[in-house]
Amino acid sequence: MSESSLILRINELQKQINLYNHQYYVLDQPSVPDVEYDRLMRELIDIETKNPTLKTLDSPSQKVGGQALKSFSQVQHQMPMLSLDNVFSPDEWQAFVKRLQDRLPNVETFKICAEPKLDGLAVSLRFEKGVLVQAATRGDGNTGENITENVRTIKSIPLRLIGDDYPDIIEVRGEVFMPKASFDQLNEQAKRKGEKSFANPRNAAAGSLRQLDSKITAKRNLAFYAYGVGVVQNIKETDAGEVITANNEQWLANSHYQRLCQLKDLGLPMCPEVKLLESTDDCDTFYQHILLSRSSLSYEIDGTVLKVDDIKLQQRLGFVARAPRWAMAYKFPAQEELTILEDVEFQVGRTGAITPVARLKPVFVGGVTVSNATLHNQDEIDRLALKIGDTVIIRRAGDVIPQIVSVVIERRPETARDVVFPAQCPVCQSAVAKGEGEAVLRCTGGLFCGAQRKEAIKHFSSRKAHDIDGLGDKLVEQLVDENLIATPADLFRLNELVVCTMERMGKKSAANLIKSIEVSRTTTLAKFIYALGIREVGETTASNLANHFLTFDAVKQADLESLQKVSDVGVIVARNIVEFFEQTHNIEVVTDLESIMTWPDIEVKSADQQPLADQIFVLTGTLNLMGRSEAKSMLQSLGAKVSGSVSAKTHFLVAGEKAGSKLTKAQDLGVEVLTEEALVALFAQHRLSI
Ligand code: I6G
Repeated sequence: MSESSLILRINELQKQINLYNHQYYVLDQPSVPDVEYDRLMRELIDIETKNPTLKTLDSPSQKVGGQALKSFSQVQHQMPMLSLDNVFSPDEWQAFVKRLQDRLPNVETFKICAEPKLDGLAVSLRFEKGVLVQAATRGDGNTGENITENVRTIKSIPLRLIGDDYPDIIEVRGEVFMPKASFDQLNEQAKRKGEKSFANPRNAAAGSLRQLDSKITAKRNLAFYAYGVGVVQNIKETDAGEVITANNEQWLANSHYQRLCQLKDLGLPMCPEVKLLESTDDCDTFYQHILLSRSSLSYEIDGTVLKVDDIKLQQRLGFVARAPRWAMAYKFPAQEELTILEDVEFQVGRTGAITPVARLKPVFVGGVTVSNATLHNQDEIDRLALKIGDTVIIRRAGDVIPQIVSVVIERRPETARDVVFPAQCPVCQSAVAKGEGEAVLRCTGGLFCGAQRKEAIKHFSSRKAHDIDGLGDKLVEQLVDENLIATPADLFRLNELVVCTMERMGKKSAANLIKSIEVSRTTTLAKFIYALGIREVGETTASNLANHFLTFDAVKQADLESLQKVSDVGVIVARNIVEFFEQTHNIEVVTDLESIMTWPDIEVKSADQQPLADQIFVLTGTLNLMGRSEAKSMLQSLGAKVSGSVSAKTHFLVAGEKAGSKLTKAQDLGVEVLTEEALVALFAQHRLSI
């Protein structure tokens, strides 16, 4: 590239990065994912490194963040708050280790303090004589915003340090973040009120800290983990009576890990995942371990932070302009990416729900290539203000299905067009309708609709229902398309000769399939109910219905009132059940199935065999002494009902490790909470052992 085109590119990059910095740091409204920002910053740094004469003092590569907001007073950091450099691949990580080794020629091995990289906001807390006197954001590293009043409301931050062994002045640096459960609750609340939701926990934490009214911050349930120290001083009076401050770093340990432990002893939260590693050789294992634990952690992270532990070595390594040389953020693969929405198609589900599906330009995100994403319903499309042709941010976290997070409005082309919902079912052309108070549009064709027929049969034969081995989705689709089956009952009228004619079906597979279908004739009442695919009747509700009504006739005839006496059944589910049995086409299929299938009568236990009869339990969190399903069936054997959600009807919540929002809800509703140990004791009381 010629020098003039390099200058042009630098100007373009600086302009774009400055805009993104402003949106991210000042407005808390990022318009592109971090990967895109990182990519532009890397390109800029790369050009500037190769062409040092083109580097200017005002380049965004030279500063850490955006400006402090005007509405908060400013705080001058006595010691700058730095940022961290990033690596994204094993090769880049190894190159960093090599640089460390080259800079420490006489040091054979050194310990590493390893921490998860929280997706939050760096803050500095100043304690004087043990009292929290000031809290500030990082800002541009030298000047931050004074957020003392808001930070005071964070429950895990002490207002006074524990004990009396601390320097007169100590600045604690750490990350303020919003735990996943609080983030989910906050967004649910926003949705209920029709307010705008936050894109991710980092934005939610930033938005909450930047509230001018600290009462709002107090309600946001923010948390904090310390990651280091800034200024450490003692206050002295000279012989002349003058008050001066003097460095008191000798109070601090010579190991970074030990320093975090010192802070912990003073009452400051330390991330429980922090580990002291023996050498750089252990970093990959730590990275993999944290990557695997990511979804089970109660807070969002985007990588690990690895620091040379020995402070003397840290001092030898020193700093580059923006960051310490002794620390590195080793980031996880991006969970967010940019792509183009090429089209929106409509799928018809088992219950007739018409779901818009985004067809995307394929993009590699969260470790896989993504080309589709569900758009849920019209409300979601309205919320995103989405148009076909838009550039969108797509997010794929862990095993969660890909989601469109937002639209990059600046990149909307002139040719972008609206998403138009179909007026007729795209499969059977029946009319479409929206139920009362529903966001979802549905096909009214019922089992007349090919799509619903296929989905009903797939659900009927699925693993949790009748578990018909060898009847995959593709085979169901073929059988329906060839008009060989139209309802689940038709499965029982298939024979080997017919099945053999299907694609990729040998004689043996056909025989095995017919055998599996035969085996499934005998079932349980709960499975029979579940397999019908009534809207919102999952396994637990089906089992509760079976145990409550004991016979299928009783379930069929139940009215709205009697259905709501069953645990887990509210007015909506009760209405779904009644409406299901009101449809002629459903009754025809059900009667057909009743004449084909059998299930044993449910044994009615005497009261002394059912000491927990009518007691509703909810299980949450990880149970370490037994599996969840084991606990559930033991409770059911004592007559208890086990529900999936906490409500005012719940009698007990069993809270295992890392219990989240269900525990909070139970506490709010005054539901009795049992530990796993208390549950085991309850079983023992009824002569059940695990
Ligand atoms: O922004 C940061 C987040 C986490 C950090 C950091 C950290 O350690 C776990 N450590 C340092 C040294 C800095 N920023 C400058």
